[in-house]
Amino acid sequence: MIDYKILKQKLELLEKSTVVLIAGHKNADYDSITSCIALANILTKIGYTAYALIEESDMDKTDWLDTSLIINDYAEEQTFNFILLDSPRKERLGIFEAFFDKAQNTILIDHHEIQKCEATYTFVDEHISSTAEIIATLSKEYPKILDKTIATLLYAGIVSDTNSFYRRVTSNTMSIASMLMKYDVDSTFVVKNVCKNMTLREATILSHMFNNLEYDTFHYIILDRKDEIFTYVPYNTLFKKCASYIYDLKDLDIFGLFLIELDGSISGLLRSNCTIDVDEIAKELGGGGHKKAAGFEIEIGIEPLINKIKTYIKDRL
Ligand SMILES: [Mn+2]
Repeated sequence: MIDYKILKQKLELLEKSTVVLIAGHKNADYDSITSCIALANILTKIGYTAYALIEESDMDKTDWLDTSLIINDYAEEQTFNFILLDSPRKERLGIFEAFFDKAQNTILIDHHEIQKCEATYTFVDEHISSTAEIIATLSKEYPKILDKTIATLLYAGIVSDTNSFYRRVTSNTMSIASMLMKYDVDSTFVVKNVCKNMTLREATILSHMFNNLEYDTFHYIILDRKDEIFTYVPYNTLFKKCASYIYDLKDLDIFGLFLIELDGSISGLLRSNCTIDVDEIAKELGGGGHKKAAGFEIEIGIEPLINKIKTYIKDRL
């Protein structure tokens, strides 16, 4: 449970004269991106100088969003405070991790399970649909703070992590969505941009995935960056956009998607449609996430990796 009054108090402890940098995880999804921009807007409205740090490579997702508070880098001339969103560990920040280490105060706000608190203040609730839902709930502590821009951003984050109100939805998610819609959010436009804008090229990738779905103890697909149809495709397109059509298949209990990167390391995603907790498996592989969906990056061969996961599943069946 997050105590929003205390979260507000901790935010108020940050000096208004000190810049606030806000960042989410690498391979950013819409929850990560829109929560950062929305919180930057909220803090700006109450008198802070706040920016959302977004990687250059994720900027393609922002073309229909408010980008006025986005920066891609920060020259650390003065001290600054740092807020980490949608990311349980600072190392998930990727290129922005150094800012976390150099910040005066750090606040972590997230809906993933965390193992250790690395921030000065930590606010986590893994039962909430999205970080955007947390920021939207926080916004209720600031009267008249919401506007169409902030509401649209937060609505997009919730749409992203719930796959258009399909999973992880609670009654609070719905009442927050309803509150946001009062600010003239164009729901169809947002859902279309977040979830329903597949290109022909992406459909080709999806078809390749279906054709290469294998089964041995669990269902999995191995992709290789060396295969030119995947070489320049962003992580999220493969692991979120395209893979979402696979892990919804009724016959899959456990699904794994493994991408062999050009340096030989493997990016992996595990999904569970049964009682097996894939967060536990991902943690053993150096990653983490949620019980039903978790990711990792590992530097072992693909065969030992698959064997490790098979053994883990067999032990729990
Ligand atoms: Mn999220």
